[in-house]
Amino acid sequence: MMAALAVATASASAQAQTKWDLPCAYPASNFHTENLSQFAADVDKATGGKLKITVHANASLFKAPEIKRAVQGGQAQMGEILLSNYSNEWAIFGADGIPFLADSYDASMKLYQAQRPLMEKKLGEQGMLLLYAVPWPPQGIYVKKPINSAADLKGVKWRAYNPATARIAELVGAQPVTVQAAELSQAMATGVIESYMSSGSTGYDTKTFEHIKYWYDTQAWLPKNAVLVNKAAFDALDKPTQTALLKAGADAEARGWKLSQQKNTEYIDLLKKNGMNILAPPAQLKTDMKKVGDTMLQEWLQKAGTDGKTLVDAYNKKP
Ligand code: PCA
Repeated sequence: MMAALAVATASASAQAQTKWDLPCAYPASNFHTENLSQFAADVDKATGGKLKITVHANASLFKAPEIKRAVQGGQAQMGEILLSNYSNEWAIFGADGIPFLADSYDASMKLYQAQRPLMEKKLGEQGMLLLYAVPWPPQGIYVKKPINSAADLKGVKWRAYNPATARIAELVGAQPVTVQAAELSQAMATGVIESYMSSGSTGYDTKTFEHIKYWYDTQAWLPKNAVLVNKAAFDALDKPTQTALLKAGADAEARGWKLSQQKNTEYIDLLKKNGMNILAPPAQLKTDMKKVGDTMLQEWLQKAGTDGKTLVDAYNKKP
């Protein structure tokens, strides 16, 4: 009787459900977040409901810059971060935020492949796994008035989302204010900012067209979101669940890269439909921004030291 009871209890706990929180910083309708929701559904299905992951969109659980710490400390079992938000902690996290280093989807994939082993090592030391990463669409300049060169950005109130976008503001003489995506609509509505660089995706998510009418398609860089898992939480899962999680993560990565590229065109069309002027950057602006990128690459190389050299060598070697 006791033995039977013990067996029943053991099998009940083996069947028990594990619940995880997954904070992210972007709205539920954003393609990264939709991809995360699909990922969570895939895990649920593959584990027969044993691992339930709740996606907390729009920085509702943790503010964007706090998500990495939360995953590291186990307050969240996993989370999605913008890698380049952490470039001050370690320059390698910011490699995909340097203007014009990798400015197409192909180049971005090559850069990711060069970055990934270094990041896996670093995050491993911090008690985390890098599950997958997906780029935002190429970054362009939203601005209230038409511009011809970087000089036209002098004194303009400029929203930054990471250290690199703040540095760009300094280099062009704009006034940087750091505002995360979740607060961007409000910052525009209250006049705190009048310009920023980002994707068509974020321009659409935040209804930027209600405040700003010009977007220069500079295709300057493709910053990546990365999905991190707390290693102790992962280790506590049984083998089949771990395998299901890794498989769903790999699927989400492949799906995410495709989605990003395909949605980019859709977002730009939607911006146009809502009155945004989508413009190719004038020649002088292009030259000026390229110069900003060159300066930032030099600064980054200085900061990134041997890790940076390893990364750049690997990046240049890729076919
Ligand atoms: N959207 C995010 C990061 C890069 C992007 O395209 C943002 O603007 O906050």
